[in-house]
Amino acid sequence: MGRAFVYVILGGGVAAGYAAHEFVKRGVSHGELCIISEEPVAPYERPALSKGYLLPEDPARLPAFHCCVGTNEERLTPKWYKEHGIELVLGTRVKSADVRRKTLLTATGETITYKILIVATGARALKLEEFGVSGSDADGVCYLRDLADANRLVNVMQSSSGGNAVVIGGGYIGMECAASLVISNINVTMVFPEAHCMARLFTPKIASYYEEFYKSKGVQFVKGTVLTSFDFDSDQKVTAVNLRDGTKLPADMVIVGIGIRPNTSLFEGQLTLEKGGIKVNGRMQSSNSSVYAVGDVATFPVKIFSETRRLEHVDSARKAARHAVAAIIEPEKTTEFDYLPFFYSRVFTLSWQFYGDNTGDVVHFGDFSGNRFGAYWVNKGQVVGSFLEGGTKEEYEAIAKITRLKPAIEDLADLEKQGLGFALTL
Ligand code: FAD
Ligand code: NAD
Ligand code: ISD
Repeated sequence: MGRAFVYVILGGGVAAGYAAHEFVKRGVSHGELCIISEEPVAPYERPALSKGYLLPEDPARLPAFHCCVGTNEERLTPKWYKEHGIELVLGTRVKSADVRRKTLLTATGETITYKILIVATGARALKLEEFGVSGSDADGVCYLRDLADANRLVNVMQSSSGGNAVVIGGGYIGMECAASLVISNINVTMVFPEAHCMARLFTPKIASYYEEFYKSKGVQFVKGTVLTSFDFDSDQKVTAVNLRDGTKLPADMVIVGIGIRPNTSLFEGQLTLEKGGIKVNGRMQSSNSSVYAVGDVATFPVKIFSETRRLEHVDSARKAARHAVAAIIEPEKTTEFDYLPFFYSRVFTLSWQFYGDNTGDVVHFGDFSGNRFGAYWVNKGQVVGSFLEGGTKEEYEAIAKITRLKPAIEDLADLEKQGLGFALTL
């Protein structure tokens, strides 16, 4: 049993949706493109799962957040794929790939061949078992990566209303889910090993602002320690979390957000890997010229910083996907991908954006007792990164522009004094 396509996108997440949109914009013919996804639904905006999807009232539900509503573009429903002659093979896991023969073998036993493959397999959530703790499959213990996880989490949240949740991990999932739990009337304790939340990005001063805000909403923090085991009742439902420092936290539910691993395993030994992802060039092309990789799974050259990076954020997945399709369809007109890293989050009434790189000296600015403040990162005498909480569209555009320009800074104290004005007047 088998089918043949010119283009196959392996994975049906954010990057797949934006790649499909770009293929159609560039005139792909009916029957040429196929998307294979383990998920049972057409590509959707994954960021919604830790935000609108978890709201107690009027929550976001599909089909409302299929790609590409995240960038205010058309919403690609299953009907859209059909109308454009794109084969959506859903609920189907690819279990092996042969890049020499240009074939994929699905778990249902079908062989699908391609001329060009775009790998968009994203990542999987790291499991506690990988840190020597068992209990991930127990009742009340939740992860959040895909729609199935989100549906399970919603059910657990509903049955935990008024009760206690422990959030393991102080990164993006931890912070966004903790906010959603509070909004749903669940008491939250966050546990993470670092000295402050969002340790990969925030400075201690920025982190302190968010932690104080969360505390004002009732969230408790247990920092500098990790989970060692769970307690369960006779039905194997979680009842408490035991920490390395000896603390026992009662828990009706637990959310675990301890990072991800890119889904590269199908290509190990076949494609060059770097920094945990599939290494691609500025056209998103891997070490095999017929295979492209985009999104969480790709390690690509970030031109502005002259080094390769693997980014785990939606803007990068969307833009890299569009770029790969441009490079495939119009190679002679497509230059190297020139991407400025962009991360953001929204929690409670707060909202921040970050552009660039968080290396070098930090210069904070603004009102940390209000809700409009930020920071610049200055490395080797140039601005390389900018963060802003509570900005307007114009202000965010200004910090993005300044980060892209990398202006020289002679006096950090002067930059601090100018604050946001520096970006707005440049
Ligand atoms: P994904 O969107 O994860 O898609 C991968 C797809 O490949 C999935 O459908 C998966 O089932 C499929 N797949 C994998 N292996 C196989 C296989 N063998 N066979 C078939 N199918 C397969 N980023 C931000 O910048 N801002 C945010 O606010 C934000 N919020 C987020 C909230 C949540 C809950 C999560 C989990 C992530 C969030 N992110 C956010 C990160 C962002 O969603 C990812 O960077 C983005 O989804 C990456 O896109 P992708 O297409 O590479 O991977
Ligand atoms: P993360 O990398 O943001 O955070 C991982 C956290 O795990 C760390 O901050 C640390 O506190 C914690 N940790 C690590 N080892 C631990 C241990 N042994 N015990 C307890 N805690 C431990 O990853 P995440 O929060 O799991 O998010 C998963 C993915 O989803 C990431 O790729 C992230 O970028 C993405 N995401 C992004 C957004 C956004 O950009 N707004 C929102 C949600 C999810
Ligand atoms: O970028 C995003 C984001 O943060 C979301 O919640 O895309 C989604 C959509 O806007 C959801 O509708």
